[in-house]
This record gives sequence, C-alpha cells and structure tokens, in this order.
Amino acid sequence: AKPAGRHFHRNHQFCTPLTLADFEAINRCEKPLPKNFNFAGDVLDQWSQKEKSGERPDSLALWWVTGKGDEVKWSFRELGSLSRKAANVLTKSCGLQRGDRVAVILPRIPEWWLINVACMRTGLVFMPGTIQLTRKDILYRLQISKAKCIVASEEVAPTVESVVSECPNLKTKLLVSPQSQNGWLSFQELFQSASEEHSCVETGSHEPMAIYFTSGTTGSPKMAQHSQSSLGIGYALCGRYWLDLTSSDVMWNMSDTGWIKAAIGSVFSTWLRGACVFVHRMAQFDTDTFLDTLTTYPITTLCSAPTVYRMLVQKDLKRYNFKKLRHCLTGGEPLNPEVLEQWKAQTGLELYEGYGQTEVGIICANSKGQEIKPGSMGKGVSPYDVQIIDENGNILPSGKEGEIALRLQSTRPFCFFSEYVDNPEKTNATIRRNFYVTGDRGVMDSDGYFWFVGRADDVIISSGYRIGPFEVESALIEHPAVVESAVVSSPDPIRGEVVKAFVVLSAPFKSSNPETLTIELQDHVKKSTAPYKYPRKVEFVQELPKTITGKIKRNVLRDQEWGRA
Ligand code: BCO
Repeated sequence: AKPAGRHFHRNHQFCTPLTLADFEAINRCEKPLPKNFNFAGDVLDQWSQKEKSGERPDSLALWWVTGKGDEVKWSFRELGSLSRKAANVLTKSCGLQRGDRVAVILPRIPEWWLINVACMRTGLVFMPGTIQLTRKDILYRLQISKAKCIVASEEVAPTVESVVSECPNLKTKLLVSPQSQNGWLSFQELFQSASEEHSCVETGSHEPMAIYFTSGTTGSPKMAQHSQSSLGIGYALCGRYWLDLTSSDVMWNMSDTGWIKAAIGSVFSTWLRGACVFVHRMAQFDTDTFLDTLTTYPITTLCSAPTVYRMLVQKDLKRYNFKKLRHCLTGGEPLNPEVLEQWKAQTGLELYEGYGQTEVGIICANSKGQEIKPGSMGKGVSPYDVQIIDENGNILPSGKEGEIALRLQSTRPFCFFSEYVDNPEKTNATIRRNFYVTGDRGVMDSDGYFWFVGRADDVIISSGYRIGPFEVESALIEHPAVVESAVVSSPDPIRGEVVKAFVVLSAPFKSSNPETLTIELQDHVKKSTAPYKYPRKVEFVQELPKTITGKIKRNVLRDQEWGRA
C-alpha cells in the first residue's frame, strides 16, 4: 500500500504538478478545480523543488525586519523545511489532528507565517486574530469556534490565561516567546527538537482551511470559513493583474495578521507568484518609520489602507527616494480621488485601488495597465460577474445606484467563503435570487467601472476596519454612565469615517464633565473590545430617535452626521 502523503499526491503521481497557468485557468473557469489541493504541497513545495533542482535560484519567500537590526530571510526551501518542523510541533507535540481549529493571535513575527503554513501541511484550520483582541473577544472566539489550540505571543498570553477555565474545548496553549511560561507549551523549545521530515496531508479542494471573524450590523462577529482552494487558488489572477507580481518582486502588504488582507497580500497572491513577502514588525504605525522603510529596502510593491496614504500625503514625499517602489495598491475602504492625485503628484506613482470582502476576496480592481478613473474601484475581477442590483434581485442599468452583488451560476464559485460556521440563516441571508449581496451600495458606469457609495447596513468602515455598531454599543452599555447608545459612522478627513457614539447618560453622570467622561468611555471601550473600534467621537444626548416599536433609528443619526437630508 502507498503511504498517504505528499509524495503520492494525485497531482504529482499521475500528471505534472499544477502550474501557475493552471491556477489562472481555474480562476477563469477554463479548467475544473482539482479534487485535491494543498497550498503548501502544490505551490510552496513546487517553488522549493525548483530551487533545489536549480531551475530557479534560491529566492526569498519571506524577508522580515524590525527596524532595530533584527532580520529574518528565508528562501522557499528554508520556508519548506522550517514549516515542516512547525507542522510536527502542531501534530506530534500538541497532539492536534486534521480539521482541528487553531486560534492564532500573534503580531507580525515570522512564526505567524510558519504556523500558517504548518496548518496547511497538517490540515488544521487556521483562525487568525489581531493582537488588539481583548479578554471578551478572545473568550467569544474560543468558545464559539470550539478551538482545540491557541497560539499566542507573550503580550496576549495573560489575557488567554484569564479565560481558559471557561473554554472546555481548548486542549493546548502554545506560546511563541523566548521565555517559557507555566501551563504553556513553548513553541521555540519544541521547534528546536522537531524533525524536518513531514508528509503534507492531501487536503480536498473544498476542505476548510481558515476561519475569519467578520463583523455585521447585529450580534457578535460571524465565522466566515474559507476552503483550501478559495484562498489557495483564488488569488492567482489578483496576484498577476492587480498586484502585478513576478518572482523578482518584493511585496510589502501592511495589513495586520488578523485580517484576510494579510492572507491575500502577505501569503497567497505573493507566494503563488513566487515573489517575496516583506514584513516590518512595527508595534505602532508611524509614518516616518514607514517612509524610512521604503527608502531602505528594495520594496517594489506596496499595499496599504487608504488611511495610510492619507497620512503619508501630509508629508513632503518629494524628499524621499523610494529605492525600488514601482507599484502601489490600496483597499479595505474607499480611496478619495484627491489622495490618489496627491500621491501621484508627489511620487510619480499611480495608486491602484481594489475592493473586496473577507467573505469573497477581491471583487473589483484597477488592474495594472488599465486606465484609472480616480474615485472608482475599478472593474469586476474574474471569475466574478459583478452587477448592481435592486432589492428584488433585478440588475440595474449603468448609472443607477443599487447593491453591489455577484451573480451565481448553478454552483457556488470556488473562491467564495464556504459558509458562516453554524449559522445557516446568516449564510442564506447573503443570497438574493441568483446573487450574492455584498451589503455595499455602488454604481457601475457605462465603461464597467464600479463606484462605491456606502454600506447598505449600519456597519462602519473606518481606517479599513469593518466595525459592527452593536459590538461598540454592547461595550458602552457595560459602563454605569450609559443608559443606551447608538453608534454610527461619521466623516473623518484621515480615516474616511470614524465611529461616533450618541450616548444617553444615567442620572448620576448627567452633570459630569463631558470631556472627562468622553475619555473615560473611550478607554472603557478600548478595554472591553478591540481598541480599533473605540468611538473617536462621542455626543451626549437626551434621547435617541426611535421607531414606534422602540427600535433605535441609527440611519437618522448617520444621515445627520453626513449632512444628508
Ligand atoms: O488612534 P489612537 O491612538 O487614539 O488609538 C489607536 C491605538 O492607539 C489604540 N490601541 C491599540 N492598542 C491598544 C490601544 N489602546 C489601548 N490599549 C491597547 N492595547 O487603539 C486605536 C487603534 O486604531 P488603529 O489600529 O487604527 O491604529 P493606528 O495606529 O491609527 O493605525 C492606522 C492604520 C491605518 C495603520 C490602521 O488603522 C490599519 O492598519 N488599518 C487597516 C486595517 C486593515 O488592514 N483592514 C483590512 C481588513 S480586510 C478587508 O478589508 C478585506 C479586503 C478584501
């Protein structure tokens, strides 16, 4: 009998390995999805193999710096052997089994990439989270996902420790730190002695690969599950046409490890193209460090939220000589045309905006070479058929505002999320007739370019973060000063929009100093839930607008903020 392992993988045994051209053809629906697919085995190990055979020189897969002299550089071959060791840590030392869910809350450190690839090799379901998550957030994620293991850094470990007694499914805590800690397995220690021998499992193309928590108008974040192929194959065309990557590029994607944008820009698109993922471990974002990094390292391709570009164009960019920068991208929130013009005037470089969602990846983009219409997020991206529809699922003509939707054929596109785990109602609610509805409103012009208008629901998009108002309201109500609150978006010149809370105060706090109380409430929210959600604006009001059935009318407050009638 043949051992079940990578050496006898269907793609390798019976036919030549899948190539980049195959992945692109699958995205164009010109080739069927293979039955089995594993990004580590079918993509990363192919690059290693090419390095080993001399078909291509050893090339950097990961280049990590701290700005304080620390540096890690791994070729695809090194990434291969190190991630095999990490795979053995997860299965042999931690006892995890294929399909188990692993919560990974790590800052931008090389181990995040190792554990990510190790999860692919072992068929474990990777659940990343930002290190801004608080006790309540972590408890919720561990309980709802029934995670078997949490991988955390030393800054997160004490918070995890405070919730473990309430998480009966959690069997293993793996600490990534030079120091060991009681009750935690040490990744570093186990990694030292782990074997480099590991057979990559043969995962099915539709087998779960990762879960991302995503916010909506109501309730707590939902678990959007992605398959091996949705993430692993789905970004082949995006890497080629939007990111314009070749194997000699160095790609710096700024996104925090907790978001799908890190998966798109710092893992899948880049490695599918055989390019180098560049990472700067900035504890706190800072424009000077950012600009110094672009002048010091040969970064060719940059992707950052529009908020970052808005911050950067405040500087005199002409003073900087960006070493190799040739292609700049943005996404996560709408980019204003003025910033695009200012960036171009100061650097000579265009800004290529893309638009997407955690659930479905990149939907629209300004591909390299395509004419950019400032303010537009580009054209629909293959294999998606992007349309603007009305509330009954009818396609609207160009120039008419409606909801941005993706037309579904008889089967769900492979690059879609599989489902909101354990939430069929929410999963079904994304479908209207034969369309997936994004929840965003927009317009398509007669040239097929899409223009973002705003959210169709109450979700707030601030600095590229998707923030559910309910989550902020739930945090505010925990404070004794708050009787009730309504949280809406409010315009902001740098962050696009920010979270604003309208708060009705309880009697003992009515005479409090408003400035002091505002700071107190902001600090309270930052402690209760991930700080990026805190209300940057607070207004105290006597009452909130409500429907006759007592439901708060957030839309009235939002329209007031945006100066709409
Ligand atoms: O601005 P403040 O200083 O008042 O507050 C900041 C932090 O200081 C504070 N904070 C962070 N950790 C804290 C803390 N406060 C107390 N205790 C802690 N432990 O919380 C606020 C966090 O705000 P921030 O994250 O926006 O910080 P910052 O430094 O202003 O960063 C600016 C950006 C632009 C770098 C940041 O906002 C950012 O990274 N935005 C992009 C987000 C992103 O990647 N989105 C993509 C999502 S995926 C997607 O869209 C799908 C597309 C296909």
